[in-house]
Amino acid sequence: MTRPQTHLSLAAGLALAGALALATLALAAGDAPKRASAKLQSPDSKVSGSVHFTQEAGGLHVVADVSGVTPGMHGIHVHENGVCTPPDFKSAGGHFNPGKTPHACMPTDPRHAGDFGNITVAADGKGHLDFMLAGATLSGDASVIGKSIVLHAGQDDCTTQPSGNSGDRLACGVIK
Ligand SMILES: [Cu+2]
Ligand SMILES: [Zn+2]
Repeated sequence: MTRPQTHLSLAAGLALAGALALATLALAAGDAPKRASAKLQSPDSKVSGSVHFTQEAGGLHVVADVSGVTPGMHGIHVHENGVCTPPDFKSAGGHFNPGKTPHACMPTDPRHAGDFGNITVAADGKGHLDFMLAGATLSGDASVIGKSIVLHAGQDDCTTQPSGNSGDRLACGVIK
């Protein structure tokens, strides 16, 4: 006799839980962007690249690709201003550093939130990075949105303050 009633309330309970879960997901999605990207521009027309950011449960996933670049190691960082004015891209300012920490390379902690370190460019002029960036997000004070990515002519030595002595700015892209 009581069985059908139990089923009904169980079904209603599940439906309610489902609706709540959906509402929570919708709210979370509305609060913060899940993706951002930057397209690199350079006065050297051979140089191009892109950086994609995805907010995941474990942190901020970064995938960077460059091409047309001199083989070797090149410093690459998030810089504090979302302004890329060629040819020197000084408009991008210093490294994105919301935590007011010293410059370093992954996995050294602390370091600037914008410190990617280096991207290794192969003989074909192409470089690829795929990693999780600790200390940066797509919302709040540590958000990289509205900042810029700068690719340098030289190698980041991961030691020299405040920017690793990685030389001229080869390419720049605003993160949107
Ligand atoms: Cu830089
Ligand atoms: Zn730095």
